[in-house]
Amino acid sequence: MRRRNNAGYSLVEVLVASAILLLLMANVAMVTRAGKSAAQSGVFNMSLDDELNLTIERISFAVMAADSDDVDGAGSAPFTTETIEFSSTLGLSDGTVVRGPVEEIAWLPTTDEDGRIVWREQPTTPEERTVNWSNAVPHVGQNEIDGNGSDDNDNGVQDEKGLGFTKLGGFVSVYVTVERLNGDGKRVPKSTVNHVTCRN
Ligand SMILES: [Ca+2]
Ligand SMILES: [Ca+2]
Repeated sequence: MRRRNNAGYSLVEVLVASAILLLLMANVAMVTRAGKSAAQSGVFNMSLDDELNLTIERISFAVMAADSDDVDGAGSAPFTTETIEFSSTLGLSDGTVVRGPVEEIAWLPTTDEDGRIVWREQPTTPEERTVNWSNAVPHVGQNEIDGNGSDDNDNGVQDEKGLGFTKLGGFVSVYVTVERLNGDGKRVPKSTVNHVTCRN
């Protein structure tokens, strides 16, 4: 009678064990990759949200301090403009409204697809001060098709750019889209609108 050698493993047992080990390793790698991808996607989305929120807040606070009668350049819906000029209302002195220096918020192109939002004080003068408020603003608003005379994204304005202003009475509406390349090299936009009530 043949006796089985318990000290070793048959070739079949080794192959089965190897196959199970490979499957386990593949599963671990897949889960690790999925987790890493989800984490990167989460960080990317948070970063884009921060860019959008910070940009719209800066613009809104600046416009909020302006005298509505002194806001120049904003469009009348459904038409928008990419630049406004205004002066902040600083208060009253002997019954007269005291205004700060002229300020401008504008979108400027940087490449064929991208642009930036700048705030300028006393533009085109020797005292001009310029601050970049976002470097991630595309030429066209999210889901909007430029130049076709239609409101493609159904937000109440047509052919708006990455930055758009409209004005109605004491309200200025600010439309902002920011856009960045994700880890797959795909352009991802996010947009918002804020209806700002001017100080006066
Ligand atoms: Ca639109
Ligand atoms: Ca359009």
